[in-house]
Amino acid sequence: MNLTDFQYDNLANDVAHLKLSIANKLIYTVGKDPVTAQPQDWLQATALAVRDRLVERWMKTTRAQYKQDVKRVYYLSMEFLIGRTFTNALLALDIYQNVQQALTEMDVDFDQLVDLEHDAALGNGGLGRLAACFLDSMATLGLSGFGYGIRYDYGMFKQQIIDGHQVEVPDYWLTGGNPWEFPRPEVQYRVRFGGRLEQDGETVRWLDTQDVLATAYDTIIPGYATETTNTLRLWSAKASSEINLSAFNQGNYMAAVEDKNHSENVSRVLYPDDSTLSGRELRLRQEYFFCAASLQDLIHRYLRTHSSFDQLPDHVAIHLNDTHPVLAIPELMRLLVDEHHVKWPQAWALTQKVFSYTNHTLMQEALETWPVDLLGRVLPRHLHIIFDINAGFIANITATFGADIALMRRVSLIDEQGERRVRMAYLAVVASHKINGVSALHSELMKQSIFADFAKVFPDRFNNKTNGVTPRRWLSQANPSLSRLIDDRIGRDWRRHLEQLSGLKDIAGDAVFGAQFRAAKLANKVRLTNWVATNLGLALDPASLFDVQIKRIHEYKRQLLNVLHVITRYNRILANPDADWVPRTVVFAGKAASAYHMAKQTIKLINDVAVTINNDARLKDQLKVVFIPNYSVSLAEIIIPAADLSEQISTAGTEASGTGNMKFALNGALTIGTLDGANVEMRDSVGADNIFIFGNTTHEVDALRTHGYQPRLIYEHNAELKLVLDQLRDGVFSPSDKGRFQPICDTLLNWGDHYLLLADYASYVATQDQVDELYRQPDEWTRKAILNVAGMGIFSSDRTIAEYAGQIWHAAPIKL
Ligand code: NBG
Repeated sequence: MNLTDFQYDNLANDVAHLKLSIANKLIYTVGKDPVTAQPQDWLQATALAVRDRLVERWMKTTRAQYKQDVKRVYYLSMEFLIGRTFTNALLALDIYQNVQQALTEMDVDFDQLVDLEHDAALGNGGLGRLAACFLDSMATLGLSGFGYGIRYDYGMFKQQIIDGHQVEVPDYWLTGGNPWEFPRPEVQYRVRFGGRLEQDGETVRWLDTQDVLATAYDTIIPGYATETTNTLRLWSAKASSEINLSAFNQGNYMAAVEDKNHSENVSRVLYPDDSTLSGRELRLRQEYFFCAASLQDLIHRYLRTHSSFDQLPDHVAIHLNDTHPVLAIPELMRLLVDEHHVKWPQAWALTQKVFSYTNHTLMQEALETWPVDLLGRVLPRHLHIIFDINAGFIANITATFGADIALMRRVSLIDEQGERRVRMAYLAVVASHKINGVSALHSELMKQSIFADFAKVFPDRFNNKTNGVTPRRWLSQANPSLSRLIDDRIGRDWRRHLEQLSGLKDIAGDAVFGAQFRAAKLANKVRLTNWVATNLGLALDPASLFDVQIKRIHEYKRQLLNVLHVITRYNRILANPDADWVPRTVVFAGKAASAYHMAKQTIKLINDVAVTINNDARLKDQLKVVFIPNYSVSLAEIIIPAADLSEQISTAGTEASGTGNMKFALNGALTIGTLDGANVEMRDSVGADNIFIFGNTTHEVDALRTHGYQPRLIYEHNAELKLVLDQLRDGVFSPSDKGRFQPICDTLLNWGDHYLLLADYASYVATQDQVDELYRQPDEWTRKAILNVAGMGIFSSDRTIAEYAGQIWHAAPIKL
């Protein structure tokens, strides 16, 4: 039977049909009378009506995938920071205007609905948002890309700022339902934990396990300007037995549901931490849970059309988004060897062809290792397999490099120093045919530092794939004012071919275009100003320079350096209040990991400084500081288009890539940044004259550290810096608790200033002066801002994904 046999005329996209669909959904699915329906009901109904229109494409894509027996790319990630879906779906289907009109004709406020949608915050920061951009690009490029992850009941915590402090509250994002997902109760896999092993010759049996069931929830991922529509499959944990019946019958109701709760905890929360390992068993269980379910699922799909595993690498690519899904490696080995009776050498050869791995950080504390004891208890079979992989690997090393004990110790999958631990990143390297970093600099440093030995052992595996962002969300959707303007000049195709933005270079100096560009920026600044007035009750001046740093709060990202500059500026204005200052609004947003004390203190500091500055009438509004609570994808969509200046100021060598940096420049902000991560390539692309680069380079950072860095000397020789730190120490910004920021001063002056804030301070402040100078010349500023937009073509995630597809996955688009 042909799919078109089922197609309904009422899925047409004209306003009349849309109205009919929405009304039908409201009445028959949501069960509400249009007379009494609340905005939430209308949103639900409209989303369902829109979803119907995606389903058709989705089925068509799935059928084509089977028919063409394409290679599928499985992107395994603990995080997918999708944000909102509604507007994205409307743009993908090209029905934005019609839906807007349909709702208006039914007396429903479209903008209000858009704002009601809950963010799907199933991620912490850059890593999770990158995964979301990649899903968008895979669909847009027509690749058969599947996302696999966890359907957390509680996503990223909601951040409240109470008396300047971060307070975490749970974000139960599923209240009110999620119209974009399809529960698949019939798609269910058993995930086993614990138990014991029984060996019988070559055969190993894993027995007496405690099992949890993984059930699938599918979310449709539409491509842009294509019918290709992919799937994000998220797993939710279900107890393997509903309740303990005997406990129940004995009247012990709590005990009866205890096991159930324990099992289902596996998909309860997203760990609110993207940099340090919680060290908790539950995290390990989560990682295995989604790997085990995903691998069973993809093998099941493969076996529907193949009778042996010989062709597995021609049809399956599994990508590991950082080390969190690395247990997929021993799990594939286990499935092949134990369950499908493939011989070990063949299974290992297949595994190495199927897997690829992206490293997202060089920070030691974020490189996962698991204690051998813990792994042996929770996943005994996997530990056994890892030992076997290691034995084979070490034997190969010996064969090639001789009995170099020191080398063996360094590259072993088991860290034998102290408590024995499994090095997950090394396992990923040994089992993957390609390993990439996320910016040119990061990929180089990765080979020189954490994987130095492996780069010699496997020189051909290492490569770079510089990150990118989807222009659909980060320009088209987030910035309609600028998008319209660009459309008028170079047409609409940049949404799919971002390199076309280079067409703006020629008109960067055009007075008319410049004025329009400035007007679009101003409109976005007014939009943010209104948001801040409504939600925070603070008045901002849209004519001031909007200086923005929004990202996870972390010492290496150096929000604190930004604060040092803010206080310096405050002191300067106070010293000379009548001088001709460039008015500035400094915007911060970001969450701190709940156990990261220093990051939380930084939030408190920003808020305390904001209170002091914003209430100091002597400044005559020439400086304002605002911390916007609860940073999220949808907030970023409002804040980024409003920025004049983008702060990308991490210590050189610490930020793997950054993707916020790209989003800002794409929206016409100038960057002030260090030569770190993708900033380096951005400078090359927009031209060194159009970006504010400051600070020590990675080489200089190394040199400083090796030659004994002495922050106190810098403090003693820089009067402005000394004043700022003395003010912090003396409680100028914390009059009610004068010692509050003493520890911050201590980290800088007495505990080594690990991230070299003081070393970069003078250069940073001097560069901020250059920023002011340029802002006084609006035409020149605008010209450079336009050149930034024009230079962002290569930072589309479409380019990134095309590179992954061509050079790592060897996957081609399906034909529809
Ligand atoms: C982050 C890096 C960012 C990078 C994103 C996406 C982790 C572990 N790493 O610099 O800090 O842009 O990954 O690659 O979250």
